[in-house]
Amino acid sequence: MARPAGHPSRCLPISPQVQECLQQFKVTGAQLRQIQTSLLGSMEQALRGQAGPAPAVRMLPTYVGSIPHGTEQGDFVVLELGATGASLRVLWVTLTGIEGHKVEPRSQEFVIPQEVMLGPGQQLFDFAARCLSEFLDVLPVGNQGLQLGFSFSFPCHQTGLDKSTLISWTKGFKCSDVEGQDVVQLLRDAIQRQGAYSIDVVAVVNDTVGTMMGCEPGVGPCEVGLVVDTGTNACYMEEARHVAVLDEDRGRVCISIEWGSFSDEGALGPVQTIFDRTLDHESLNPGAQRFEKMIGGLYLGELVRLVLAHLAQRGALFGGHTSPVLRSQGSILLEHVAEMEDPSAGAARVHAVLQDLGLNPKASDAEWVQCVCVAVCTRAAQLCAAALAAVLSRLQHSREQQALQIAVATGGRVFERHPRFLSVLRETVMLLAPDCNVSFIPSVDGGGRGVAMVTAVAARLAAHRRLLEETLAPFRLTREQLAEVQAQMREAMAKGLQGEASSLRMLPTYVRATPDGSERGDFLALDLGGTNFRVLLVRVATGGVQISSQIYSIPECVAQGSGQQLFDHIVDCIVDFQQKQGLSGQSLPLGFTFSFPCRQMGLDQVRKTSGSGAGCCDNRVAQQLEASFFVQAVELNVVAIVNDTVGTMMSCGYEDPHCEVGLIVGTGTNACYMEELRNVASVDGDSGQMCINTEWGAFGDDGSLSMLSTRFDACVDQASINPGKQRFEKMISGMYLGEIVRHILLHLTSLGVLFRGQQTQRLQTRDIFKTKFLSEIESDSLALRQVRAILEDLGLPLTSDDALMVLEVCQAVSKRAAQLCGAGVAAVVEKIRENRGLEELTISVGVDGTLYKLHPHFSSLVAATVRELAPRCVVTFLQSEDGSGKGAALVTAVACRLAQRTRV
Ligand code: 0WK
Ligand code: BGC
Ligand code: BGC
Repeated sequence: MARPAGHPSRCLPISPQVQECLQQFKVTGAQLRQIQTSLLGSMEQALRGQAGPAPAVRMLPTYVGSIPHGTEQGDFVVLELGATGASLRVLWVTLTGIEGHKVEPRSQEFVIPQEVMLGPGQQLFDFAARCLSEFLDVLPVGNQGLQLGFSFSFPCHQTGLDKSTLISWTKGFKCSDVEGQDVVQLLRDAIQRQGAYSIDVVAVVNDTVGTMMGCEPGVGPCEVGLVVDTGTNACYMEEARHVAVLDEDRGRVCISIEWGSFSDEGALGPVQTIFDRTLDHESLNPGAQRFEKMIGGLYLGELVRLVLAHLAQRGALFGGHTSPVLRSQGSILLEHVAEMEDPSAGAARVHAVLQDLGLNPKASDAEWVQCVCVAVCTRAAQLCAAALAAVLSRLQHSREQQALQIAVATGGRVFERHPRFLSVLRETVMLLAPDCNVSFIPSVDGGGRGVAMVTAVAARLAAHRRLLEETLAPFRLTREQLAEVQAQMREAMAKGLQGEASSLRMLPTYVRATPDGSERGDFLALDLGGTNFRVLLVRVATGGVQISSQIYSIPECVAQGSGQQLFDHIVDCIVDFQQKQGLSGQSLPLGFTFSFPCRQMGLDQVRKTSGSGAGCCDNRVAQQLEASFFVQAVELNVVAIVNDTVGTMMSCGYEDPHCEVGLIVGTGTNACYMEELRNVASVDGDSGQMCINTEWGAFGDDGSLSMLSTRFDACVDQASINPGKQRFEKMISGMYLGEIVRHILLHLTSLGVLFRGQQTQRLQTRDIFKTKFLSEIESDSLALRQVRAILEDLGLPLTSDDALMVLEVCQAVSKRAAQLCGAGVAAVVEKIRENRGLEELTISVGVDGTLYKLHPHFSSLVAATVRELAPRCVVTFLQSEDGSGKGAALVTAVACRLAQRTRV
């Protein structure tokens, strides 16, 4: 970058002194890149919140978490303090939403007297309150319930949307007793002292935030606000998880960079001139805001003045004469610089301005003065571009986007008054961030609209949150409600065992013992009813259990076809498996995990009762299977038919003798456990135990869960293939949770809380929201990215707020599921403890099922609930490694062992 962009070619200073001064303001491409890199480093250091020397930029989180919808509505008062020199602005902004006609804001500017800017803080805020009243007095508004957004353009620690502590004054302000104070409170106090209006200060924002929020999107979303006014600064939308101080891993947050305080000596030193040092030294805040002092409008005129005074004193300008005006601080303003630099104004205009300064310029003076103005402002625009390029790099990095499309909202008098500033800025940004497609969008009314937007968004978010909370409230179960579920479950278990009317069938399984380790032999096993159908060869030997297995698919037409078709298909799979294992012709004992509610008359005597799944009700399962084998001339020895819960319990029981409960939380849910035979009315005998398949999925089918059932559960039930049945299962298991979430999302959309109130065809499609999405969405890492990707796949119009709310919906639904499941387990283990008359029971639960295994929090929530509701039981959960097929083989092995013993 040999010649600063925009430097007019006619600037060919003859005087070497002028030339030397101009040279000092030239910044090379390498220097700009160094500033870009160093600033980016400071930004990232500040975001990480690392200990050590304070980073050069502050990176202050604001409480703005989303860019505007465009749907915001209402009337707002806006008070702007600190952006534009010594003026204070009050606006009345009417937001009319997307449909409404745009209403021009009304505004009034007040000049803040110098002594107020430098006097006691209370005086400043009283002045502001007086200006507010004066403005409102002439508007046709009442004096009650006015909502105010406060634009306060100084570095502040924000701790709420309406709470913000001033860190330090910048620019031309230095009031006492304000630093370290909440400026919202100071304003509220002043408004109250004034007493004329009742005004609610709803939100406080930095001017950069107002600028960004008031902007219409360009080629991309408008997620950067850039201000070059009296001072300079920018804000942008950062991923919250990258902001260490927030301790928040979701959503985005707007960060006010406060780049004015950037001061890295290595990067800034080489571009600083003697004039910058003098200016800093003579300013209100020496040593602070060094970067701002090279860019901000308050300082550009002063830099020009210092250069001109220097050249005049050296005899290089104005024939060696200065004037008292030229010698006094602050006499050249941004307006003068802009005017003198404007090529269309011509030399006569430069003359006129210089004469106003008490100078008597020659023709060449005017040209050189113009060159000085160009040099100072070009450097400012280039430095500003380097800083903006750092922000763009940051966005590229944090969003993992190679090519970024983004709109930058620009605001401030330097943009408005200075014709070339934006073009130099744009050119330099293109050089420094060539992968970014940036559109610059000027703020229409000085950011006032944006402040009103924040105020409106604050109000809208609060309203949406209330609606979300109301919707999810019925899913948030209290300890008492869960204890009630546990108690009802206990009652239903007791009745079921006694053969009385109960929603729990409590089916005897004829499994009387868990494995004792002495089982031996080779067995075939089938596992049908979960996500997969598996055929297994299980070899039980002295060294342990060896398994070979294969997954076979069951085509949907077969799964929903006749029983005959299903069993024929199963036999085809077995024959194929036997061939592959070199077992053709052998008749190994077979155990069959059949995960549907079955009434068993013996270990191998089963009727499938009504319920979910394939259409083969009321047929003898083993007989059907054997019949199918017979047709295929294959010999088969079906020794045991077991439920998947039983298979799982047996499978885990082989490793752990305490495992006396089996639990499945997958497509469906169910549990089995070892009950005392004396309690089982339908089976003869009083001694020993028998495993009982509770079929707890049907719990509540007699209406006992109606207190907990929400309108969304009712929708899911009504649309299912078995309305009124499996009510407990429909609140817990994988087949239904996605549907519950989808119904809640539909409801929230209809309230306008989600997706901007737009219903989509996709969301109305049944089963579109898979339960595995819940697991993905709730996984701790990548949470929000997953949510967004999933919802975008579903074709939903998505904002960050939406993604957050969907996450909360998923969490509420899966938490309730896990807690209900935990209440069920608590009922079962307490029953076992009481059966055995124990003070404390130590027991293990064998668990399987995709929801339990894949969901990031399900298992720990179940365990926590059990601890809470069954404090006298020490329960260990064992995840089944080998599916329940192994368990079916072990049931077969135990049966064979017992049969052998009887024969002997
Ligand atoms: C794996 C077991 C199978 C059971 C399944 C349940 O081997 O018997 O039915 O877990 O989980 P799902 O596949 O339904 O998620
Ligand atoms: C302040 C910033 C402000 C910027 C532009 C700086 O002096 O510290 O908060 O955004 O000026 O007005
Ligand atoms: C069935 C049970 C089975 C459970 C888990 C339920 O739908 O009725 O028999 O154990 O799903 O797979």
